Amino acid sequence: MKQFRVAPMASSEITPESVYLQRRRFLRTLGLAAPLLATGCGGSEPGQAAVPSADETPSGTPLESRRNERWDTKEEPTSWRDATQYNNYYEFGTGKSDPARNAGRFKPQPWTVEVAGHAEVTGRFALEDLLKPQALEERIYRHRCVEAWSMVIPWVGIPLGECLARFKPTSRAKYVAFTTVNRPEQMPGLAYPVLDWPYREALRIDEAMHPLSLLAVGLYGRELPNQNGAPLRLVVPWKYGFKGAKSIVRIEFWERQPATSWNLAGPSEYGFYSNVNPDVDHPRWTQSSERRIAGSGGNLFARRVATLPFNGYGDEVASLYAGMDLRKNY
Ligand SMILES: Nc1nc2c(c(=O)[nH]1)N[C@H]1C(S)=C(S)[C@@H](COP(=O)(O)O)O[C@H]1N2
Ligand SMILES: [Mo]
Repeated sequence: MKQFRVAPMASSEITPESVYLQRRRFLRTLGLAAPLLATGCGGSEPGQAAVPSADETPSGTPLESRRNERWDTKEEPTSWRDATQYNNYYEFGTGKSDPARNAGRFKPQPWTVEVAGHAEVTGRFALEDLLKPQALEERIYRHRCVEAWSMVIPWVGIPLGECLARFKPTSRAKYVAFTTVNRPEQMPGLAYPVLDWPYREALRIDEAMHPLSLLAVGLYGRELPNQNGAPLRLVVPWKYGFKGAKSIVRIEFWERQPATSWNLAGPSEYGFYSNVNPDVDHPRWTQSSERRIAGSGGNLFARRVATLPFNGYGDEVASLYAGMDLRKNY
């Protein structure tokens, strides 16, 4: 196995061009085979023009990845258009179409991530060093927002736990906190005090180490669009979407449970755990069902489906919470 680079790299040492080219080369050589996008993600749909418009076809830099079918949901994928036009990313505005509309000025390259806290290896790492030497995987996950809508998305990324393990967290590392980027000049939503910026999320260390947790760099075989969290975001499929911090700039190992943005904003509505749980309603709406934004109907004709405990990943993760009262720890 190649040695993981541990020397911290100052962002000032890197020119944008070299990082970009290096990263492109790196991503190209990582994969074993080019992924074929799940058919149905793009292209024309019944009743629509034979030539799809640009936003119905995946666009952006292609990523090579290897399919990991272990946890694949067999459900119909969400269209590229819905997955990239109907988003939550409050730094770009609170409306669902604001992120796609307002994220154009955001520059996700070059990118560095600071690693800090209770670990033997800490420092500032260029994104490509953070990802090295892992092969990118493609995984089709259910994606459930706390606002009771859901999607089915083929993510491209690396297992979060394998990445974190290379920093050698110490025995005091009980939690992992993620801080996301704060760039008022590129993110118009930061002008409004909707949340206590920067956006912060955290996981217990065993949740972060679970093989389902993914550090995503792409979706539908392409680099993440800005509105989906470019260049690096968290995907924790058994939890509500807000646990999936976008555009991560800092990872810190904590001994005590870190504060998180949504929990600070509304502690009675957004708990630390936020496991998808049809039996624990949000104070203002039911969590027993969800609008599934997928297939040809898209957002307009989303059908209601029953919400599954742990978003359908209970066989994999329920044991993490053995003995815990999940009504108290919502
Ligand atoms: N930095 C940041 N990350 C964020 C958010 C945000 O507002 N800012 N919104 C969260 C919420 S509420 C959801 S549901 C998911 C949505 O991800 P998607 O747009 O890729 O579906 O991102 C999460 N990550
Ligand atoms: Mo959400």
